[in-house]
Amino acid sequence: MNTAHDVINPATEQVVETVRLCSVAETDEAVAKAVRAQRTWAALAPADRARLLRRFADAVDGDVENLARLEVRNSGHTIGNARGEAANVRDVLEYYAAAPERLFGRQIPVAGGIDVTFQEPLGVVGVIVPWNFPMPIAGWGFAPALAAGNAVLLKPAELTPLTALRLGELALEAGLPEGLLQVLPGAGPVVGERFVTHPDVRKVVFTGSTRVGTRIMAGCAQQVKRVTLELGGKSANIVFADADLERAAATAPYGVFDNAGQDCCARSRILVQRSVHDRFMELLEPAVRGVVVGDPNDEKTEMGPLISAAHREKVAGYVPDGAPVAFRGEAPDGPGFWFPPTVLAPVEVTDPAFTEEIFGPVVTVVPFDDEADAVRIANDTDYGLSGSIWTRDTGRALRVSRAVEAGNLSVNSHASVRHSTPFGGFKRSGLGRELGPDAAAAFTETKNVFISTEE
Ligand code: TXE
Repeated sequence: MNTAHDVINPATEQVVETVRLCSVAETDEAVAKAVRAQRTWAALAPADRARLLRRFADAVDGDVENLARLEVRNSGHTIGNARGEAANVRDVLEYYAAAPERLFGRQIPVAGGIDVTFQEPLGVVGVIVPWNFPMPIAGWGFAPALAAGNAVLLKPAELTPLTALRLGELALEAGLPEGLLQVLPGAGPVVGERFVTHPDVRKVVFTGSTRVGTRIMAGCAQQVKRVTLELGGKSANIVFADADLERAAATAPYGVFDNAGQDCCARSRILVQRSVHDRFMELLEPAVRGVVVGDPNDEKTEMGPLISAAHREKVAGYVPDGAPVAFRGEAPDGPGFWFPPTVLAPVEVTDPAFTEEIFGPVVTVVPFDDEADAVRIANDTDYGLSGSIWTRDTGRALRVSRAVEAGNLSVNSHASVRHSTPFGGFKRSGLGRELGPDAAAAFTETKNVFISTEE
């Protein structure tokens, strides 16, 4: 049974478009089509696959402004961020366009013959994307998967299908074979679940909640299906007394309130060395109050709305009446799912706001005594995605980076993602790595062939 879904602009609460959701039968048809397209694709010369991926990158490049404007309506992202996200898809495609000609096998010395390995494509890959970064997360899945010779079925989140659908059109306009990259808007338990159960889908790439990720991993286990998971986070921003406090405080809001905090890498726990805690809070207050929240189409806006009314309710649940709000910024009145940047302090380390992923513009601050204390608090979570360390002491920066159990750490910076470096989580933040030099190989099987030279 198909149902239609209204895509709502989170800044205006107006319906942008109504999208038809795919059924299980349509998903099965798409899988069959993808199986055929993959054979054609894998039979092309590597240089031809590379050329088509570069053309796809060029098509995205020519459409950046259009994609960005569409993303503003689709997800409420600020126009500046949305441009960066569209450009990220272009960059990821360009980066992995090099892979078809560089997915090398090996020749291994053995007795009695020649032994070689091949990196064979998996076949059809299902990519399940959340609503928080509809374009980049799609690209991190489909670009390396296509480069490695696979076909891709892409399921955008129910709330934000529009930019994914446009990327699918651009792939066709660029000349990718029909059926190679299909975008299937649909409900998670319908289309997403079918990726997990369909035997011809050989790998599932999932970004989303730990709850659903756990379920997907269990489903994939039934068929020993390959799976990559990128799940939640509760990352620490650790500020030592010897840090450039002005810079640490001025940038802290961007480390957590970017994309209205709907970011798995959000540094939503600020840990500050006790001796500079009060000074840091004095510096943080104007930085938080200064975050420009409002119309995402305005070039000056730094933070847009939350994705939906239901999500705003969830976020608001972490800031009940009487919550220890140290200070907060502004948010517009009227239509739109607005929520002001909010700083909670003092909080206990057992407070749900300090332990659970809020996925909204709410940050908690706690003091720590020394390096060991900072590492202990930072690691006292089931998550392990990212984090920041602010210090001028290089030795400490490295010691703490090695000790914090997280996949992506930045020193004196909040940047977590570059297309050329690996991205992924420790512990319950995920499994496997996206991006970087090894991601295309993660969409292959290693095949070993021995050729006897005996007479
Ligand atoms: O995620 P879901 P939701 C966290 C964040 C957020 C919470 C809930 O804390 O508040 O998760 O968000 C598809 N089989 N993150 O409910 O449900 C679904 O259609 C297969 C962190 O939106 O996990 C969508 O495409 N697929 C995160 C995708 O899974 C299923 C990003 C994510 O939705 C499915 C998003 C099923 N049974 C949320 N059920 C991050 N890591 O950045 C749902 N889906």
